[in-house]
Formats: sequence, structure tokens, C-alpha cells
Amino acid sequence: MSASSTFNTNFKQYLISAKVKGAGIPAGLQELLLAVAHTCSTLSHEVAQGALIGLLGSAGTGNVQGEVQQKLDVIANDLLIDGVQGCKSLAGLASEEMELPLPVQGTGDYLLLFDPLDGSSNIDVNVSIGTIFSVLKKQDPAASLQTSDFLLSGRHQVAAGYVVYGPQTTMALTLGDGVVMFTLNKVTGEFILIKHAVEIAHSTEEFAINMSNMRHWAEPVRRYVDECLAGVSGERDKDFNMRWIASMVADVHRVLSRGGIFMYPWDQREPHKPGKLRLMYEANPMSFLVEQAGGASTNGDQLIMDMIPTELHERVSVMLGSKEEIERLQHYHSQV
Ligand code: AHM
Ligand code: MG
Repeated sequence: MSASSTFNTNFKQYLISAKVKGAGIPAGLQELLLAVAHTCSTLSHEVAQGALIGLLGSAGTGNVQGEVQQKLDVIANDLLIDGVQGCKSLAGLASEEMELPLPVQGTGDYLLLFDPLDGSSNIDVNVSIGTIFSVLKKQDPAASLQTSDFLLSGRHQVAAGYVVYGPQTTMALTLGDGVVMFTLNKVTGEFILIKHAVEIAHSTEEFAINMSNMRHWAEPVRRYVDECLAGVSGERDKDFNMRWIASMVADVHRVLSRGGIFMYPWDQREPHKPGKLRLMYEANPMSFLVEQAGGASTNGDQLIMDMIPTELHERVSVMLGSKEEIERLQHYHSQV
């Protein structure tokens, strides 16, 4: 028997049989998630072609946050819009790459938010990148779509996930009842269930942060990392390992796969900005996944999932992963 025959549930079959608090997954949500997965399968194929089909390099444009867009950022955004626009269950979508939300002609009340291609700086160097998505429900289905419809806390998410384009293309998904993972069978184009009940160990010896920003961090983050670096001879009494891929999607995938913590905290380079990463497209969906896997996620003062967004492209400080480490970071923040 080949090892691959152990895995025989595809994404559609999973959605049909999945239960959240005893109830099945609404058909409209299934339709939307299948469309997202199908688009990511296409995107995975494009990403793998890279230079062969002229996809590397800058698009020569900037996004709403003034960041340079890569060709693949733009292509991924367009593919996702095309891929979900026909969903009857969708009322609108919002993307990290677009200033305003896009109403969709569906009759349903789901809202989709996404970072179409996270880890843009890694596209041209053949390092893992990915798509991050979050699904909310419009509170007033009858009213015409407004930006304010999207400004709900992470607790309102009905689904969230990512697809990481690495050596394998793997999707992590939560529907609010644990986390599951699927790997894309590149021959059939189907995502196949590979892991149930993903769990993040409460303690860890691995952290991820862009160390080049050390001199800019706030005191509690500096203290935390200093103590990790001190290893067995310091406060923590154990040695730590560090990893930084610079694609949140790949760093969080590692945290979900083998524990650890990921931090992109506030820093004083841009003191008026709370952080680099975006609440709606990155922090919220990743925090939903991490909490559902038994981990925690904070901005230092508050759980990310409890934050009430004030604008669509809001940035946030984010620290997530193994619970004991996040509690320690929160404690350090409470002492200043
Ligand atoms: P992006 O969405 O434009 O790719 O930016 C977000 C990325 C994250 O994936 C990653 O954690 C971070 O930016 C890396 O930042 P840095 O270049 O400072 O290491
Ligand atoms: Mg991103």
C-alpha cells in the first residue's frame, strides 16, 4: 500500500461531513470555501511557473498602503476576485491590495477578506509565500454594502485559513471547531485532508521575529527576546532557537506544525502606526487559527480577536503562538 492512499478525504467531502457545534456547514459557506480553494490551486500552479511565464518582478504599481506591488500580488488578487465573484453566497470582498471593498452580485451575506499573496518580498527568491483569508457574515443582509460591514472583531469570523505555496501547497482551515490541514494533490488539483485537530504545544523553545528591528522595539518585547537569547544561563533556563522566513504565512505554518511563537510587534520607526501587519487580512485570520489550535494571540495589551477594527486597512502589533509564551509577553506588557 502506498503512503498516499492513507489520505482519502478531499476538501469537498470534508466540508460536507464537517460539523461545528453539532451543525453542518451551511451550503453557502461550502460554496465560497470551495471557490477559494479552487482559486488557490490555480494560483499554486502559477507560482510554481514563476519566471517561465514572466511572473516575477515588480508590477510597477503601489497598493493602498504605498507598498510596491509585485506582479504576482496583482495576479493573485485578480484570480481571487474572478474565482469567488460568481458565488451566490457572497455579498462582498475586501483585499489588502485594494483601497475599497468590492460588492458582489450574490444574494448571500458572506464577506470575504484576503491577503492574496503574503510574503511579497519572498516571491522573487523562491521562498514560501501564501494566501490568507477570512470569512465574516454581513450583519444587515438587506442593506447595500458599506466598508463598515467589514469592521467586525475577529470573534465574528465564521472561517479563516491560509494556503502556503512551499515545497507542498498546504491549506490550514478553521471553521470555529479546531484546525485541519490539507495538501494539494498537484496531479488531480484536489486538496486532501492530512491533519485533524492541529494543536500548538503550550510551551516552546522557538521564536520568530525580525531581529534587525531590535533597537526599535518596546521594552517588553526587548526583555522577552533578551531572555530567550540568554538561554540556559538566563531567566528562562533553556536555550531557544530562532527562525524568520519573512512570510507570515510560512512562519505561522511552522508554529501550527511544531509550536513556537511569531512576533511582528510595534516599533518606534513609525511610532504613530501600531504595527506592520494588517488586522483584517493577516492578524485576525491567523489569530482565529492559532486560538483554535490551543494557542494565543495578542497585541501586548489585548487579545487580537477582541479588537474592534476602526478601518479596513488597520495595522496592528501581533504576537501569536504557544500559550505560555504569549501569556509571558502579555505579563511583561502589563508591567510598563
Ligand atoms: P506583505 O503582505 O506585503 O507580504 O507583508 C507582510 C509580510 C509578512 O508576511 C512578514 O511577516 C513580514 O511582512 C516581513 O517583514 P520584514 O520584511 O520586515 O521581515
Ligand atoms: Mg501579507
